[in-house]
Amino acid sequence: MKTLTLLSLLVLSTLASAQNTTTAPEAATAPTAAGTAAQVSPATDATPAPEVTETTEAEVRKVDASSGKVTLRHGEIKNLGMPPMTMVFQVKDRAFLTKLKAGDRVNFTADKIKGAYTVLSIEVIQ
Ligand SMILES: [Cu+2]
Repeated sequence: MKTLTLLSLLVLSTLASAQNTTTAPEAATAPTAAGTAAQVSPATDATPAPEVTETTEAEVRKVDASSGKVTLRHGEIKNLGMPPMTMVFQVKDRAFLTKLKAGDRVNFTADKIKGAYTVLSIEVIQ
């Protein structure tokens, strides 16, 4: 009788450890899934646009301080693949407009930001 009790105790402890080993892999899969999600989200974030360093020469045709726009007759804008033309630009900083007037010769950089051609920097040629 004593042997049987020992045997049943052994069976019980084996069952208990078997239950522990079956729950362990389930707990391990949860952090793995969270880790995969964390790796995916930064990859889908928009990467910042590379800095535009090449300047383009232009002539200021019109300054519209109230709407934050400037009309430029510009040369080829290589980073935008744009031929020379006269067009309206947004400006990154409206303070740019205070130093500009129609007829000024300028060097500027521009990029497409949220679908709008935007002046990133502009300097009057003295
Ligand atoms: Cu243009």
